[in-house]
Amino acid sequence: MKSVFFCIDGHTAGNPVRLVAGGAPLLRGTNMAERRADFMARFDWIRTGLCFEPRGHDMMSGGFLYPPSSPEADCGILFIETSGCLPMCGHGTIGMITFGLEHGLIVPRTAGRLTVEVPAGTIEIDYETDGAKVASVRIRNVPSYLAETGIQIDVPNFGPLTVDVSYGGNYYAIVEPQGAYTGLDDLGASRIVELSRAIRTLVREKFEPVHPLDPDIRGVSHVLWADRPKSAGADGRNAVFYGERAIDRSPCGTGTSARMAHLAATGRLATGETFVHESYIGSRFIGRVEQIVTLAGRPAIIPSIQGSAVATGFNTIWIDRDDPFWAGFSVV
Ligand code: PYC
Repeated sequence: MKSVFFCIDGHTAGNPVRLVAGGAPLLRGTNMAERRADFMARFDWIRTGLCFEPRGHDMMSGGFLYPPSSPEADCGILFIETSGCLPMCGHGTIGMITFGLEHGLIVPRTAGRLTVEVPAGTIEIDYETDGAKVASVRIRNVPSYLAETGIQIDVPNFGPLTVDVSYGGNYYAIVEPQGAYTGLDDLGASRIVELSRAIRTLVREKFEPVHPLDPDIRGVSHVLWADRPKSAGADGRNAVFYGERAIDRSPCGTGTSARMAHLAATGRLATGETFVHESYIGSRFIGRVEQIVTLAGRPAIIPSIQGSAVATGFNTIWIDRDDPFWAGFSVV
C-alpha cells in the first residue's frame, strides 16, 4: 500500500519546514489539542515516515493545515517533527503560514492578519507581503512563563550546572554561561548535542513541568543554551537542542518565547522591549514582550516572534509499506 503526501518544502531562518499540503489524515477532535492526541495515537507513522531518514533527517520539522474549530479562526496547524508532535512550533508556524499564503492554501479574511489554532492554544499572526511573496510573519504566541529555577545537575565529563525551566509553547531547560559552559563556540555543535541529551535526562529526573491549563503539555523536551550575541544589533544568541540529534538552525520561536519569559521573570526584559535573538548559524528572530498576563495565577508574558521563511520546492513523497523503512529510522 502506498500513501502519497504532497509537500511544500522550505526553511525558516535556516531550519527545515515541510508543509504537508496533500495527504493529511482525517482526525477526530473538536480542537487542535484533541486532533494532536488522535494523530499521535493513530497516525504517528506519517510523522516518522516523513521526518526521519530516509525521507527526512534529524532536524526535519513541519506540519499540516486543518480547518479551524472556531468560526473566529482562519486555520489550524498540527506540527510534526523528529521530536514528536509539538504543542507549538514558532519556526514551523512562520514557514507554514508563509507557504500557505504564497500558494493559496490560506485565504485571509482580513489582509495581513490571521487567527490560527495550534495544540497549545490560539495565536494571532500578522504578516507583510512583498508582491506575491510573504516578507515576514509575526506570531503573538501563547502565554509563556518561567516554570522553575535553580535545578542543580552534575553532567558527566562536564561538571555541575544550574538550570532553569521555562515555557514558550514547549518546555525548555535553559543553560546560561557558567562553570564549564563558557559559550557556544567553545563547545561546538557535536558537543552541544552530546551534552544536551545528558542534560535533558538529568533535568527530567528532577522536575516535570505540567502546563497549568492542559496536563497533556508536560515535560522538558528541549534544551536552550543561552549565549551572548555574536553580531551587532542582536541581544542574545542560542542553540536549541531537540529530538535526539538536532540543533535548531533558526533562533527557535518557542525557545525565544521561553527565553523572553525567563528574562522578564528575572527582571532582565521589560514589557514593550524587543529581544533580537540570533541562531547558531547567525539567522535572527525579533522577539518582543507584548504584554504581562497571568496564567492560572502565575506571572506570564505574551511574547511575539517575527521572522521570515523561504519555500524551496514541491516534494511528492510516498510511503510504501513494502519499503523496509516505510516508517523511517533514526541513527542515534
Ligand atoms: O521554532 O518553536 C520553534 C521550534 C521548536 C523546535 C524547533 N523549532
